Amino acid sequence: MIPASPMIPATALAAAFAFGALAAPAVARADEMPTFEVVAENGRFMPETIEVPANTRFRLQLTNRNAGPEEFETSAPFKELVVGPGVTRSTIFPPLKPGTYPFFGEFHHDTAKGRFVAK
Ligand SMILES: [Cu+2]
Repeated sequence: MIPASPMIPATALAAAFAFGALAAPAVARADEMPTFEVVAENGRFMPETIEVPANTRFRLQLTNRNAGPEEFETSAPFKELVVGPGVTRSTIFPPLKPGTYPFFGEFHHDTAKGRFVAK
């Protein structure tokens, strides 16, 4: 046999396995990731308390119905999400230990307040 010949399919096979091994669980995780929807309206967030599963990555989807932009922010873990009026955006949070994690709206500091409660 030509020395290089068996190497090509072996490499291709290894690459296919590596790709499959990485790609399949990533897709499964994305599908399973819990998503929580929050609406910014009249300078507030609705709902203000969001119960999330502890130790689990989750997606926050924010829709801004304010007249102007809003910036959703948490300090621990640090996250910022700027959303223009009429726009929906999402961000993914890392797994949180059980506890309460406040969030606020940068542009409506006095009224836009809420919290994640990880249980
Ligand atoms: Cu900010």
